[in-house]
Amino acid sequence: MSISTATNIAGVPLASYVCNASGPKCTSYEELAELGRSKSSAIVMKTCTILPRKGNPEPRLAHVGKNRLLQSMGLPNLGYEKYIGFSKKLKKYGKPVIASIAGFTLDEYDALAHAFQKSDAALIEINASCPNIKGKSQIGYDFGQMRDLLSLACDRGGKPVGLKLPPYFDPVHWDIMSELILEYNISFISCINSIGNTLVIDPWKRSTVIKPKKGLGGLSGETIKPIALANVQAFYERLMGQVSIFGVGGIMNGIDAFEFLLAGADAVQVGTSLELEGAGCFGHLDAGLRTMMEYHHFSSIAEAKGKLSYL
Ligand code: RRO
Repeated sequence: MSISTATNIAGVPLASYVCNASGPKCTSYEELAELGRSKSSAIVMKTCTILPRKGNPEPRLAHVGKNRLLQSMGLPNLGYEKYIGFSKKLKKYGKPVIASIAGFTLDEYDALAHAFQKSDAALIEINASCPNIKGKSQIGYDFGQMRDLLSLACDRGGKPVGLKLPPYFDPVHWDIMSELILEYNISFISCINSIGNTLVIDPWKRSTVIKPKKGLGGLSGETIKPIALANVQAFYERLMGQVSIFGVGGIMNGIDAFEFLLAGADAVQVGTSLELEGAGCFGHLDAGLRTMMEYHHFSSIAEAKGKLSYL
């Protein structure tokens, strides 16, 4: 049986179901070029800000258990102008480049969205969920601010604009967010970001494991998969196929990717797998997904998407 994992996000074709998530190994040009040479179906760039940032003090990333990370990177990036330039240089890899942006004010979000509309990026992901900036709440948890952000930053030109969302844990929040996404014609969502403000303790050292924010950081990896799947399922039901969905959170193997496909994701992004395994992860994940599709007699992503059965 010939199986295709080709898909699309907001009409932008992706040669396979798996690409990187903004976060690990996507900040410098060298790292982005490695993603270009890898089997990642897109090149998602590190979330950028108006000015370059060094990020939070170290240690700021810890391996906590076999397939989990806790980090509080604090948005280290080279500043948006560099990523505008990279989007052009990276075109030679023949796959979509996805910009990720975060402002400290709504005006900054607006300026960044504007700037990338004129870049060579194929899609613009607005990061509404960075959990690691001291004194700044995650905009995705403040629906009033979210409305202001959407009325400013979307629809600034022809490129599809998406939202990177934090995990929600209550159906009412999925309802409110879905209404906003539909009202403002958001083209895609990426859910979920890491689970913010979690604490891991080293009992032997009687210490936190990362330095910023008294040890609080974003948790990622296999523990967060059920939360990510629930968010994908919730938005898939509510957005009724009008908005593409990137599933993100705890995808460590092809079976995990297949579960996101059943829940309704159009494609998946991987962060922790990339950090732990390196750029070889994309080929392994795609092969594992194909095996699962073959087992279930699905030959395309479209055939399998959302085919979760209920008891
Ligand atoms: O850089 C970070 O600390 C970071 C960001 Br921007 C984000 O969106 N999610 C995350 O877990 N870390």
